[in-house]
Amino acid sequence: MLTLYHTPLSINSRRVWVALLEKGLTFELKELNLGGDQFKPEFLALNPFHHIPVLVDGDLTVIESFAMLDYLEAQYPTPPLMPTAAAAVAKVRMVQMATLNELMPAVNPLTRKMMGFGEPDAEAMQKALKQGSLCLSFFAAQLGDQPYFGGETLSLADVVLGTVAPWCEQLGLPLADHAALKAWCDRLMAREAWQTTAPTPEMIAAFRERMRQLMAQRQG
Ligand SMILES: N[C@@H](CCC(=O)N[C@@H](CS)C(=O)NCC(=O)O)C(=O)O
Repeated sequence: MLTLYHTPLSINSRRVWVALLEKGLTFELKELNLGGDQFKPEFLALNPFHHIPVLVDGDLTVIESFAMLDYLEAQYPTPPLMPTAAAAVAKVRMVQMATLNELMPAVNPLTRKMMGFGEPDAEAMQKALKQGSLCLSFFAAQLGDQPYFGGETLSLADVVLGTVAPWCEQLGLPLADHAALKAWCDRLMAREAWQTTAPTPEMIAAFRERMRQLMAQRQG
């Protein structure tokens, strides 16, 4: 039996959750409250670094969401989420890693600002917006006029970038500047896996309130 330890608002968790759904696998979700559940001994036994997501499959415990995506692809290859043509493999990996290493460092401070956490530093915000726009131009060029990054069918590139991209508009990074990228994002959001895993406005409001209380406690 597959079990995913997660929280619904985590982008790191959501990419694995979407992959499980897209593969049509049967799995159990165990939701953690990151206000402390991650430090409980039973969870630390799964991940000593106290991070979600964690994927358990029988005797195997996997930490790190990208390792989970690779594991699912190798263990449950149908339907495939990795193309086989060499150039398409390179593109899928490029998009996955550029999301992690180039887009996320811009998204993180913009998210803190959107959520109203702390005083945003104007210079850092400008830098993040510039980096985010550069990323969107890069991704638009990689997508070209294909329906998905790997070609005609969904791949792990779509899963990884596609669980960050729906936030871009709200962060001040307009996907609409790139019509094909916007159409790609809309296509993903219409899929059942994206709809099932989409955070609701109530979840976002509850998260914002929890963080506000946490910050007040730290300052008090
Ligand atoms: N590189 C890890 C990152 C995991 C991560 O940062 N998880 C965060 C939530 S998004 C977490 O568990 N934070 C709780 C903590 O650090 O105690 C992955 O991709 O799985």
